[in-house]
Amino acid sequence: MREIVIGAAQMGPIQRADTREAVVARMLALLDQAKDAGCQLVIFPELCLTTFFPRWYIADQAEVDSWFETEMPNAATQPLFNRARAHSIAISIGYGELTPDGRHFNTQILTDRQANIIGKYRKIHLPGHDEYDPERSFQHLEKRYFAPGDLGFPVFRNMDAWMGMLICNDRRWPEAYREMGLQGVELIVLGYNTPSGNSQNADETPEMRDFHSDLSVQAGAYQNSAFVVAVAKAGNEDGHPLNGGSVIVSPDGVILQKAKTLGDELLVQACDMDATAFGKASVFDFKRHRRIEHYGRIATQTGVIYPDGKEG
Ligand code: CDV
Repeated sequence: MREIVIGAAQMGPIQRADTREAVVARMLALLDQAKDAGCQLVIFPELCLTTFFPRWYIADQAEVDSWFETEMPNAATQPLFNRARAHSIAISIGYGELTPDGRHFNTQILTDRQANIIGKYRKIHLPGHDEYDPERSFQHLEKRYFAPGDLGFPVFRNMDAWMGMLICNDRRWPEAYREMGLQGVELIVLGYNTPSGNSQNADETPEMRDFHSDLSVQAGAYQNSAFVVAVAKAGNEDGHPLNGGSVIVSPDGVILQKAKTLGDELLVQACDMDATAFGKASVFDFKRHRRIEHYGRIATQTGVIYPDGKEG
């Protein structure tokens, strides 16, 4: 038995005017709650230190850069690392990363229980667009503010388990899970900011958005026989509603815990990493069952090409 008590620390809205210090104070309260609940690992959402700034078109690069962190930990987040170490809780947090050579990434990190950063992931599937789009009911400018991740889908040894990370839109792409599944991943953690509506389709309901989120996460868990913990930033950020619905999903694809609110809310679940073994040795024993001779298109072709040669 390799049990890890996991906390999914959903966060309620962060307004544009909120300081990082105020946000970290909320995260500390969640960490204290997690300590009381016996958690050994706590996952926070994508871009959890600020509002979801890619909804704003910002022309001034200095202002853009102000939404990013140039080091981690830094003055604002050091108390979080200190508290995590004091509680012996490993953490995973998402933030905008500005590198010393001026590159911008949407990043998630993972620590061990001593608050050492032992893993980093940079979001690969960036949704949205890179210029102001007047046709949309709101903007989603991730392609403007971030470069696609350059670290692949790494898997890390932490707390006697194999762990990987995804960020938000990545959870909709089976290739992302399988890249980690092929490295034996046992636990995938991810944070997200999912608007409650579709900026290009007014008919899409929050319930449908929640359904798609669960569907993707449950499929990724089941098809790779891994736990998946998906953690939302939720609620109304300056008039822009975000879906909640954070979940902890078993290697069978079953939802074990699901958030009930759109606020700061901690989900707690004891997860035995040994429960990933059966699926990995049976229906998803990749070595016995995968047929890579037929998967060439997946790694060589991006868009649709119909059998008659026309492109989709
Ligand atoms: N932050 C995100 O990546 N959000 C996307 C939205 C744009 C669909 C998501 O997949 O939830």
